[in-house]
Amino acid sequence: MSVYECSEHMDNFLRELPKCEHHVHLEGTLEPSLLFNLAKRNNITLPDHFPPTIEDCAVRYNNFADLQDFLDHYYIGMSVLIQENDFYDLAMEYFTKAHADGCLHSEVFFDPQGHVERGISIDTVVEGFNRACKKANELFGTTNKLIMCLLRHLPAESGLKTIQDAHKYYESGILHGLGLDSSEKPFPPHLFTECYQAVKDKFPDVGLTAHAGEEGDHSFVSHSLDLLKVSRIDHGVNSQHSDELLARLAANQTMLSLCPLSNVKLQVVKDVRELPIELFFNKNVPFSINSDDPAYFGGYILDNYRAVHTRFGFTGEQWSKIAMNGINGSWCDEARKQELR
Ligand code: ES4
Ligand code: ZN
Repeated sequence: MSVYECSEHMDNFLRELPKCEHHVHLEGTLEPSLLFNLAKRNNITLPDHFPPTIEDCAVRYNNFADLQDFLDHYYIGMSVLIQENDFYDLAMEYFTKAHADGCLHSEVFFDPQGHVERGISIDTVVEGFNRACKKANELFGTTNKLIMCLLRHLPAESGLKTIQDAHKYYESGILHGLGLDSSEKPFPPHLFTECYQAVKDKFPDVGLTAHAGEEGDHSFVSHSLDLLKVSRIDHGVNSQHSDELLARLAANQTMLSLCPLSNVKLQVVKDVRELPIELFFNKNVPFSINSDDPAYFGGYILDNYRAVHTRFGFTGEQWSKIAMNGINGSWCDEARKQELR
């Protein structure tokens, strides 16, 4: 379905563009090679129905029926992460790949409840990830921010407890944001109003975002804006069905963090061409292009840029505007934004 070629010149241009990533789950960067290594290192026996080899993983990853089918697999995958070093190694693999793709700034999600419910302390998770953020900055000069996500299939009480457990990390600036992920449709945004309010009250500078409008309809996006007071929306593809919402996103310059290859792998659309990327561009709705769960969806940030280019054939000028919107929508300070531009 590619209509436009991605010439060597264009490939270099896309690599050199000052890219920022705002939508990547660190647990979704767990490549099968590291997954099997960690399972061995930590003596973890994966369930019988888990693909037994790297090749079997590749087949399984091409056959996710929908978001829930993927998540069922993703939660088993993350069960190999036990020690602080495992979290460090995982994040370092991602930061190394993102750097090679020409990504200068990453704001990365993680799911503490997915670890705490297996008996891993939030400290193990955050300390490992934070050490990798610092090391990546030292090695590559890239900047990185950690966004803690709440799992929406768990009750708000569990979310509130997680926020309490993370208190010291928000206070010290190790955590920069709050997000909301996992199964969307059965767990609408209003369930988490109190969680978002708790963080906003105590830490007014923390960035707020939520997955919305990936499988849920456009009301999930507007309710996330109204009730959770988010300043960004993860996915937001279904905003396309409300002119009023599109106008609101454009007027407030609320950025959508789009994940084109993810949307194909989870059967939101059959091909990247079907995504409303041109509509968002033409309506002045800012968006960034992201990898979501790159180990599972077959591509890191640059692969996602390439996939968009081969479907929409944006000009260099249009691509520069997209990159600029990504910088503007980032949660780094103005001095860093200036460096990125
Ligand atoms: C996710 Cl693609 C997606 N959607 C919602 N929650 C998630 N967690 C990890 N990947
Ligand atoms: Zn996501």
